[in-house]
Amino acid sequence: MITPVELTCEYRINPSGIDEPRPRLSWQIAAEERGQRQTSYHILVSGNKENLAAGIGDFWDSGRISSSETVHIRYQGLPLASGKAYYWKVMVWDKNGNPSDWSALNFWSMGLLQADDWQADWIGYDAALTDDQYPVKPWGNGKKKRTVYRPLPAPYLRTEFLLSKAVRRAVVYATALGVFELSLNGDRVGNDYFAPGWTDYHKRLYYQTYDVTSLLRSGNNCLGAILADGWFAGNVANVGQQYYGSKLRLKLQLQVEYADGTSETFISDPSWKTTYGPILEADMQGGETYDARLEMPGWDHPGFDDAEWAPVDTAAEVSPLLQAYPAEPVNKLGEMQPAQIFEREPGVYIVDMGQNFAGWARLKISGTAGTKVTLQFAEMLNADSTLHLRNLRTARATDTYFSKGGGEEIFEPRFTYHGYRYIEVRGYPGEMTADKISGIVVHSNLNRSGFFDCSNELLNTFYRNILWSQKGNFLEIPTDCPQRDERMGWLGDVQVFMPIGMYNLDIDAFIAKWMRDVVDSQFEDGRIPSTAPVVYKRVAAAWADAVTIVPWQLYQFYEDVAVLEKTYPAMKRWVDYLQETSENHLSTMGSFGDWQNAGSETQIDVLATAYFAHSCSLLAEIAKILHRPEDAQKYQALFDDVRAAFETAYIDETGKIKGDTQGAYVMALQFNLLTESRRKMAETHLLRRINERDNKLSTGLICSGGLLQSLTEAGEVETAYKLISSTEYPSWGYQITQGATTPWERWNGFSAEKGFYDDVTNSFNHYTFGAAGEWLYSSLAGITPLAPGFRKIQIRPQPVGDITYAKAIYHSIRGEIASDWTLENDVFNLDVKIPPNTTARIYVPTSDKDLITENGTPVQAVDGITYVGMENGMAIFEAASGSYKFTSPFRN
Ligand code: RAM
Repeated sequence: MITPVELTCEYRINPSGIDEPRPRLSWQIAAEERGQRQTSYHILVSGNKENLAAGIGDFWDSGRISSSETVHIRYQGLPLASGKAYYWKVMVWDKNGNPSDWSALNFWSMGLLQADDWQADWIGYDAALTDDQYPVKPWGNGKKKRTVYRPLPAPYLRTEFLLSKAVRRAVVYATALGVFELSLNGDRVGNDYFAPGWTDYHKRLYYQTYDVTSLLRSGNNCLGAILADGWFAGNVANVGQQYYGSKLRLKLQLQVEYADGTSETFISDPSWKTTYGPILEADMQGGETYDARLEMPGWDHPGFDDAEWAPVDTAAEVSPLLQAYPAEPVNKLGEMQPAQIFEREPGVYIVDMGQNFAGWARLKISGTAGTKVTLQFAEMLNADSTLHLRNLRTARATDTYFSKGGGEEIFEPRFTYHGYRYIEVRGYPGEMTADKISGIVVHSNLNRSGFFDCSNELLNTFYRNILWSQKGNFLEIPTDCPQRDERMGWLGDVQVFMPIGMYNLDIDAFIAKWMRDVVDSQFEDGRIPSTAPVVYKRVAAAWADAVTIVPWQLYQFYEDVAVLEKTYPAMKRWVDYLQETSENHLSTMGSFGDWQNAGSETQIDVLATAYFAHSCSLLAEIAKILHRPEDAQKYQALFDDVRAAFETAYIDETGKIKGDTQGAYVMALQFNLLTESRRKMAETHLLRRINERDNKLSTGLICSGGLLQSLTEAGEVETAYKLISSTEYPSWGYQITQGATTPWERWNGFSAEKGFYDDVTNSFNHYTFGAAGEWLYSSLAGITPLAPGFRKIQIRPQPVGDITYAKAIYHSIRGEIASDWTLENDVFNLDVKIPPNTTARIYVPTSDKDLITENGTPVQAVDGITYVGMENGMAIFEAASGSYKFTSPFRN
């Protein structure tokens, strides 16, 4: 018996606002029995629930399709209409031709598909204030020679409208230049923060879609909106304010379907009213200032007297393409209790959340009217317990609250976030205690896909630190760090982090969305800048190459062909540019190199040519998948040429690569730039270089993850383990012994002995060095895809060093995979879980393959398991889906 579960449309469960004309549908198969698989499926899609319940697919009835496919099945029915809801279900047949029940009913709704579906106007408030009207002083860093604008208060906007008929369904589509929060009759619409997100607002802007049926009532209704600077007008990256524009705008459309079949649309238009309210300023990096005395009770309820409010300003500074938001929104996803609070000097409290993360604080306060409390956020403390602010550079990271008095008040900002562990609280009335303040964890709402645990606590801490850093930085786009005036989508960091990033969280939609930013950022001539959305424009090898690498990685884990297709033209233009500007097939591209390395600079030309070759080979592979045989041939030939040129120019007869750095060998090994004999030599040189460094690494952000992988593939898993479990400088473990709760930007960002590294660029929440965490899943627990989307799975656990157990779970798009091993008294136990509809190649470490049992039975006698052969002390089996318990005699 099998059951279709986990139905998704365009990667999400029951999503609202899809603008793919033919969305992709996916499901997973649940089954207990071993070797179970799907042999056919039947999909029904209907425009209403009743028809679907009656088994009528009035939009699409696929009929019974003979196929084992369960992911990314393109809708193939009647054209889908703007704004409409669709209901769907699926039935599947198992390996014996037995049908499942119909799945539960699932849903998606379409967004506004055509440009002229939008009737709404841009509205906002442009009133300037004089200095004496406005208390908040300009702030910022004069040193950077950029204009510092006085922040303006957040505009509040409102309108009322009448509903006189019964409502069947109501959906609001909304976007902003700036960031927005909506309310209907005083209730917040949705749970999203920082909507509509960060894009290149000259080119592209997303709108959010919310079903608001339950918030409406008959009679008068009130729509309210608050706008703030966000990335559009506030401080963004390291370029200051108003990078995209200065006029905040809202565009909103509420579409109401009545029970009688008629419909009505309410829009943002010049009839709305506006004013400034209690939010005196709100800046992503600066923080928020809120004066509760200026609250306007009832402003977003019908009947409020807005006679004093001004008419809205209209028109917008930019006219980007409007598209449905294609990924998971930013939400509040956790609450941290203080680990410690102390009074540093009278009236100045330090609150330690015990963990570096991104978000803000929730403060309870009972003060007299006008009591001013400031909260300043930082990642670290100086030796004298003051906040370490230097590494925030120009990010002010301060929230300020003025109380209105008259009882307990609760303050949480809406339009800012901070990367922090510590808060300095000043001006708090009464004693600051743990029940008065908590940390709100904020990031993109990505499902947890992986879990890891092993007998080495240092590795477990490293793993947890990586997860925290990924959360803190996967916030709307993959930022490098959440605290200072940077927070940019650096391409190089993303591409090296992708594997561990995918093991940890479901990031297909999130990264596919960001790939649009990468494509948008490409220059006319094919070059790709280092950050997306583009702010920092320098082009660099290993950063720009994310355009070929990241979609390829998404394809490996999620079998996402659509992202390959969409990015393909950009990849091609990049590789063609590299070819045109190369000299004798050696890249002339510049780069930051193996950034933040431990004093061992891999030569730029070596790194750039290695990445040039890598991009060529990936492009050739991708061309094959996209059925472009000529391109595939062309780029394969180009790869061969570049590889040959790399060998001639950079490798001597002893196999030494120019510069003789660990990083150079890692790239050559990882990117297949070496013939078999040269490969052996490179492995030997890599080991020698580690040796010469007292058995330590010397790599930076780009090559450190690959270092462990290369060593493991070379059979040097013990060396890899020594590096990852070391606590001596430089190492991941060293950062942990110096107090890291998230990976740092620098190997030596801080030490108890020497204090802070002497540079303002010194992030303590930089996920990139966490790339090495891939090794925990892929080598130590041993779960990797053997075919795209884990259609075929490899389980190859690695007993190593003093590890007595390791386990990992990975929820793939085809279901849950697990590898869970223990080594005790010379017995290796391995529990494996392989999802239905997939197969696996399982490696069992053994000192006598004939004594291996599965659940007590000699493995040779077990159905569904086939012995394939031995390799490096491991017995290899092919297995069908199901749960297995192997026991094997094994001496390490
Ligand atoms: C730093 C960023 C990032 C890196 C670039 C080159 O400022 O933090 O991690 O990719 O520089």
